[in-house]
Amino acid sequence: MGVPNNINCRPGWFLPDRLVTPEAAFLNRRRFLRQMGMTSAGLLASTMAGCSRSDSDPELTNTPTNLPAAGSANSPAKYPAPRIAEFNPGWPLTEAKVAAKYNNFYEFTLEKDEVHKLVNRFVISPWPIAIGGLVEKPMALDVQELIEMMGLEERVYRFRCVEAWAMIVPWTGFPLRKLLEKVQPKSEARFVRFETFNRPDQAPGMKERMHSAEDGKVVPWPYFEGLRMDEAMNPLTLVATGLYGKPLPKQHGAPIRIVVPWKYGYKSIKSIVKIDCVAPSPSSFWERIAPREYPFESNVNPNVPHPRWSQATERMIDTGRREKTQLFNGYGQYVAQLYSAK
Ligand SMILES: Nc1nc2c(c(=O)[nH]1)N[C@H]1C(S)=C(S)[C@@H](COP(=O)(O)O)O[C@H]1N2
Ligand SMILES: [Mo]
Repeated sequence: MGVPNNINCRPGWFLPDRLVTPEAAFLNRRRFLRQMGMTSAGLLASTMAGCSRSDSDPELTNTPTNLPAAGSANSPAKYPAPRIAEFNPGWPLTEAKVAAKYNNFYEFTLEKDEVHKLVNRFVISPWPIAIGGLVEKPMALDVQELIEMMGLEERVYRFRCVEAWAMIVPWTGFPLRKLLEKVQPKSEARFVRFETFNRPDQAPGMKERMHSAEDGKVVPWPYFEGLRMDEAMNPLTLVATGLYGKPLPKQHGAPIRIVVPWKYGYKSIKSIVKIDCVAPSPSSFWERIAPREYPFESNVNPNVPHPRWSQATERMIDTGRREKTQLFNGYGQYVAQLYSAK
């Protein structure tokens, strides 16, 4: 498959203040509603994905700077992996220590700046993972063996959360496509389904949030996600085992996660134990909770606002700079054709 040589992605969009999305105002409104004890059908969703208090913390750089607990399920000798020129475009990288303390990982907590403190009990080695479903050659092995088998490369990607924060980070991993080619999906397989670990004893958020506080609805743990087969086979879709030239820190989804850079962050599922090729759409954790707010496809699109906020701009988590959101997060040259025929 021919891949264009450059990503049309221009950093440095400055917007006049009057065009800046009032993120802080929005977040304050949420907090106000919570304090007033007001509820609504969408409140579970807003509590969990729409925003978290810490997203309004103005000075992330004032937090302590100790390094995160590093994952070591895969040998550090593999890092850093060779950089692929096409995906190392020289963009300014987000500061690693800011990214390591600004995480969405609801299995642990809803507070972005607390995840890194709650991952100590999370065991990431050994880490069995199974790739199966509608495939000719299913696999079940440890993540370490998988890494040996697949090899690793480094790619710098833009990353955009649905909450309108963004970062630019170097992932280490391999294209999902390479793995799918090994297991050989059958022709009936139309989607790929991913599943995260299910260990409430190691992940406090899973115990605390069995049900929505507002409407008692069951939270559909373990976290799961899905992609269409053609999206999964796109050369951009990455299986990541490392970040910033080292094995993935636990809070970023150690020891193995998916990265889908043209979709909102929740599609980039962390700490996976299972990959299945399936026929009907597998749905997803967030689609199950709030389909109108977090639909299955979820491509980054500045022109389609979230029902409760604009997606026109995004905020870089380290510099705080506001930039214009780009269609497909800037990866249109790679993926626009996936969506043009409909
Ligand atoms: N298993 C699991 N995967 C997950 C999440 C989660 O809560 N659980 N959060 C998602 C969301 S909303 C985002 S924005 C990214 C955040 O990744 P990061 O913390 O490495 O930046 O992880 C995604 N993957
Ligand atoms: Mo997100």
